[in-house]
Amino acid sequence: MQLSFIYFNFPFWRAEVGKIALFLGDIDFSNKIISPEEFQRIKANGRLDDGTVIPFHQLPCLLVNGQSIAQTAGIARFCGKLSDLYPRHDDLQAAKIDQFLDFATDITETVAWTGKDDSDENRVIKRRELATGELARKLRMLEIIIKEDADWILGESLGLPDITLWRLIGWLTGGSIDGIPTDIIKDYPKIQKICRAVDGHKKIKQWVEETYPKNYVRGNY
Ligand SMILES: N[C@@H](CCC(=O)N[C@@H](CS)C(=O)NCC(=O)O)C(=O)O
Repeated sequence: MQLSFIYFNFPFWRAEVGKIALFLGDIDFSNKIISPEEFQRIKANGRLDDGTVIPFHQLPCLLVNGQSIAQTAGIARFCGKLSDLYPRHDDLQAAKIDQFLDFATDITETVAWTGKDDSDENRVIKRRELATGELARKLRMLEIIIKEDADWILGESLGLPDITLWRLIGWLTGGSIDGIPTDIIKDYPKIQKICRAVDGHKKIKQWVEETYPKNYVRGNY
């Protein structure tokens, strides 16, 4: 099977969860890196410059034997099935995993849409309000549902929810979002513990070493 990820040149969770799933399963894939200029054309035309269809004019997208698959969570499930990180015959376990993928999408959209079309100044004000309001509320919910003394969010080993949380929190605490303080998870020890566990996982360390820019700020956890 030919697999090619279409995404930007940075490790945001939307693409990372699928890519890392494939990496953990020792499944080969290639990367097509999209420049900001080409992304503007994708948004307008729903195609790469080489003609590849991007179904909803959004990224990430995964090419599977030349066919385009869109949507972060759908791609993550597909890659998870290939690497045995997403069950094929356990609907309840699958739904438990889905909750986290979809919740990460909710958080991402809440942050990304807040102040999107405002001035820089207003955006910072709105995101500061978000950080102490709705975002804090959502992070508290996550903290509450992670089990006490759990090594991983679900089950006995590193899974899609852990990878998702690690990169989502990495984005939120990495200092790149105006108005979101980098210590936003300081009161959530269970979230911190999962992020540190992912960060310290042998295969994740290898992945970071092989694919992240040197000195890349992975987050504050
Ligand atoms: N629902 C989509 C949203 C993906 C998304 O918003 N991607 C961003 C880039 S990280 C994008 O393409 N934004 C442009 C747009 O929505 O027009 C998913 O879950 O993958």
